[in-house]
Amino acid sequence: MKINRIIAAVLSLCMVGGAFTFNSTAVRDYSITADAAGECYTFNSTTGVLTLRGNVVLEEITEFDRKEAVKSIKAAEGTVFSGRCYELFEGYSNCTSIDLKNADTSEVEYMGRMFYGCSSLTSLDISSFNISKVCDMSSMFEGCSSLTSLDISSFNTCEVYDTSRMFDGCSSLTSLDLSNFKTKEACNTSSMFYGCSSLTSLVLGDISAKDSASFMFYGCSSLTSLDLELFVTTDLVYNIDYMFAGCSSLTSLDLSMIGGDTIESANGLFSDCTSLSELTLGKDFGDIAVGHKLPNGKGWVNTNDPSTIISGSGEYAAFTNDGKNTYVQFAASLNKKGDINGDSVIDGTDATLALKEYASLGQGISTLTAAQTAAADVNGSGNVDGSDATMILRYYALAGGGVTPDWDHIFD
Ligand SMILES: [Ca+2]
Ligand SMILES: [Ca+2]
Repeated sequence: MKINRIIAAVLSLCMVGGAFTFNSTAVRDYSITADAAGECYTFNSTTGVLTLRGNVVLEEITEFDRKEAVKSIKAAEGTVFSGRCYELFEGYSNCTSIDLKNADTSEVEYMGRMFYGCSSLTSLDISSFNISKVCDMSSMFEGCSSLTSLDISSFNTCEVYDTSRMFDGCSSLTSLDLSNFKTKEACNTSSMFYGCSSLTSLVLGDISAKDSASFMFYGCSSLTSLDLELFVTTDLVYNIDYMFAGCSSLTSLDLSMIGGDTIESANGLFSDCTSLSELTLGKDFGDIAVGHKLPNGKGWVNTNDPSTIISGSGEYAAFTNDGKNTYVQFAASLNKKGDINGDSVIDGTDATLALKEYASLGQGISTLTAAQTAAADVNGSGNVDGSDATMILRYYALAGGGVTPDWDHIFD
């Protein structure tokens, strides 16, 4: 169907020559609304709107020669995408808005690089996307660096096996909710969120990984927490290099679901995770090695034994992990002596907590964490009892009288 192109070409010639003599209503409308057209699109260069219609032919959109003039793209009602949408909108770098809520994507299998390099895009409506047949989402939104939000709640269960670089370089995206996203197949997740440096909230769906999860969260430097409960690495994952590298705001991480003998490489796994102060490892994870580049800080302790640093004195931590354990930074693990509830004040509340603990211990139950117990045992006797409570009250009384108390001079 080249006829539309021919009509458009004839029309533009007629208009230039001032010889506009067509009487057909359809053709006249055409001249007003579009100055380029293909089988599945019309383009209005005045408004910069590219309108898709009917069955979208991949090559017509990827080979459109005025991409830089397109400011927005919308799908008219009845628009149907074919199985291949690979690189469909790649290179529409001045386009700020894409509205595809009318597009039927139920037959689409390939969405790789679909919006690749749409670096001016601030609005993308794919809220009605059907992704049930999609197998490839690699680099789908890569380089959409102006996008601050993206509603992908319509992304549910699919056959996808490649999500590598899916959101790579979406550096303005502040939140992302993938809670409906479930992969039937295990997939390659390498660099999936690479460089999403503004992301403060990320809800992961039920994703299982194979092959590689390397660089998956690399440079997600605004992320303070990450729930990986539904994320699974299958026994086909062999590479998790730099998976969390550069997550410099992340304070805690539970990797219970990650591990296994098949992982051959985990270089730089925690590189530049400078805020990480709590780390839970599952029984399959194995030991922490220097090559994981876990910043040692003031040293790491197992919460089962919060007073013993186990991570060595090097720049990076190294310790043995046996079973499921939670490790914390030494400084974070110890409450100040006497300050059982950790509110930075030593007062009657702390004395009460010590007495309650003493009473509970009499019944064989402890109400305090290991760190709190260490803070409560102010006389260093190895247990918490009434003597500790008495000393805490004396400390409180002295401090209230304007004295800076010294534990060495407080006796029960
Ligand atoms: Ca206190
Ligand atoms: Ca004591």
